[in-house]
Amino acid sequence: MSQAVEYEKLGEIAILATNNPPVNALGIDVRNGLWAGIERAESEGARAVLIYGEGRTFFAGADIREFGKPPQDPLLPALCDRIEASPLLVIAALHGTALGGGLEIALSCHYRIAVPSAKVGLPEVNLGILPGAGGTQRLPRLTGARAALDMITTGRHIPAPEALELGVLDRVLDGDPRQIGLEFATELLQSNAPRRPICELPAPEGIDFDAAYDTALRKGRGQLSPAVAVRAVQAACEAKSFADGLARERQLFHDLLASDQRKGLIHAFFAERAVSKLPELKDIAPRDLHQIGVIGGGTMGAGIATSVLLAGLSVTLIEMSQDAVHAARDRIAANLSGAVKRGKLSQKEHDEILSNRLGLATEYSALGTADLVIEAVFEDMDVKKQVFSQLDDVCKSGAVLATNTSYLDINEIAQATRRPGDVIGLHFFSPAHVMKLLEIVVADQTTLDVVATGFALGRRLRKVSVRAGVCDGFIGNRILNTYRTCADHMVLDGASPYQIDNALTEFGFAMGPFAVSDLAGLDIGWAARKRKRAAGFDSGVRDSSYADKLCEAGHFGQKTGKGYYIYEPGKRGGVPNPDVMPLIEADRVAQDLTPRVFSDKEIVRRYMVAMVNEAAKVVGEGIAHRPLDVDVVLLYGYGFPRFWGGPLKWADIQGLPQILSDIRRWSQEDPYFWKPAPLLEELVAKGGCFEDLNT
Ligand code: 3H9
Repeated sequence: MSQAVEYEKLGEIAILATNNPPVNALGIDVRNGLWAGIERAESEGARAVLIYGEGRTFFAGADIREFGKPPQDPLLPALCDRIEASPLLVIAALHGTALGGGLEIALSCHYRIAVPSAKVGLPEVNLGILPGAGGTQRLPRLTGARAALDMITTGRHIPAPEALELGVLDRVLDGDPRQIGLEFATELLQSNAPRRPICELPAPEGIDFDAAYDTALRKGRGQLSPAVAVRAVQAACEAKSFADGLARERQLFHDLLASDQRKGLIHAFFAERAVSKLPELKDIAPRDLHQIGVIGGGTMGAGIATSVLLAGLSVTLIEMSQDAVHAARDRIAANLSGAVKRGKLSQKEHDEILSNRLGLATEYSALGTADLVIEAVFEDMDVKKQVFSQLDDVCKSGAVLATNTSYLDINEIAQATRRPGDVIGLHFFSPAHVMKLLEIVVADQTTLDVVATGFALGRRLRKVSVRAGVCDGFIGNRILNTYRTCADHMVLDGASPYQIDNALTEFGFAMGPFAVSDLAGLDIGWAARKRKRAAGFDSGVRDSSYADKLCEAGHFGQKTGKGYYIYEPGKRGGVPNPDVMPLIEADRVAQDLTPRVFSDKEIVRRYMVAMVNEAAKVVGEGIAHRPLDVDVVLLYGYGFPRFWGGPLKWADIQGLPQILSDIRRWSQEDPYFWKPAPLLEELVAKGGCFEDLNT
């Protein structure tokens, strides 16, 4: 018998209890155990079999770590068919999350009971595959094609009460899964309930599958799995037999399993879990976190405060004047009202937060009891240093002093205090109460327990926290600066911002770089250019004037209704601003540049290769410890298409030798293109890839 599945017989009921922590994934041991358990139950004269999971959950799905490795029998689809075909009455008792192959096992059972807190779902599309153990054939026979398509193409985790309404569950009952399962099984046996194999139910009625396919493709922005899953559900409705439908599902599953998107999405799944597990923090306890100080109540400070309040902590926010205090409170209240509207917060909780957990003050002395203070004031080194020296005076010993700077030198900021070991960067992304990414920037003297406290706060705020080192822009903004510059260079050389934006959204980015600039505000780039001009541009950067001209005319992007695009109130997205191309053309003339034609393919390749090269430098210099840290930053903070897994996973999939050869060629042809990153050269020389550095 397998170690992972324990067999027990209680009267006429055989019990198969799976214990495969942490999530009872259906790896080979579990599959063997379930198969053997069914056979034994049949041979020992049981009348019913109860399947449930020990620990925190029913099966959370196939063991994702097995994908891409040689398959081992019994495969999950065969196991599901074996369970369904058993002459015994098979009952599943669900708790936790019955996902993917886990729900497929449950659908192969003849009856399903769950505790009210259980969730069920078929989230395979999020891993670049589709339910491959009969889920696309059995679920629609229970719920109808439309509801099944909704579950399968979104991967949504459905709460037990909703699953009961949809017909996925037969009963929802509070209690211990084993206990409620046994009671249900006993009741079914006593009433001589029949076996109910779903494969014997009639095929569901079809819908307009071509329309559903197109919708899934459009919503997926290039992600294939939801659209391909539509075709599998179509087979449930249209195939001649259940077996034919299963065969079609199998074929589509294998197509997706072999795809690059599956590799990218599974990399993203494991990378986002690995990113905050730092070996150096293994035995380090974080400091206590109850009372958080925030300095600055602008969009960023108010967003940070909102995020902290939503996590159940208390905030003291400091602003410079009473007027600014009121404005900050209004911003936070508006953010919290948004959370109420989105159903994330009740009105009662909203009121409680504002009256009991948010303190506002104009004096730094109000921060005397704070466990951690996050500064979110103007991006200017002198201002930041002043803030930190004041914090040094008022904060209690052991308080963590954090800056939300997006590019300034945190070592220098730390020197403004007598406790540089307590200083850290916590780089939130705007809007801070919405965006999931948090860069935790570790300065030279930051102590390990302060780093651990940063990660503890990130966990508390439900952020994806990534460790970064100190440099201009840390991981994300430093890489952004390079690929954004690459886009600017292509504009000067002949591409239009609109062609670039279109090519990159076709590649899968949520938005192109020029639409992103409009969203962030063109004034931000304008200020940065002025600063750089004052400091003297470095040799790798070409100056241009067209974006300045837009700003000089008062066009800052979405917030003024005009930038690279023109925005109409109430309409999503914008239309190209006809003033932009003449400004660009004038710039090219002034710089004596002859525009050339770029193909969309070259645009994407240059942009991506520039990004990968800078990312390789970031890893090579130790700013990011692992390639996966870069991937997660770009996925969560910069709209990078998840199905590519991040820029360095993309690079591995494309092949590093070709990328290096493109960089060498372009840097020879174009004096402004970047020289190859030493790490990239090193990896190519030894035939390695970025994945090798992720362990
Ligand atoms: C499938 O079923 C295909 C079939 O249709 C067909 C096959 C033929 N496998 O997320 P957490 C690990 S595809 C292996 O931090 P939470 C995870 O890496 C599958 N490992 O916990 C982590 O490890 P570590 C369809 C898995 O409470 C640990 O468990 N199913 C798997 O925040 C804890 O995970 C899914 O897509 C797995 N399937 O969330 C569900 N799942 O500690 C994927 C988790 O070393 N899983 N691990 O970092 C989830 O969505 C969440 O893990 C879950 C728990 C909601 C279950």
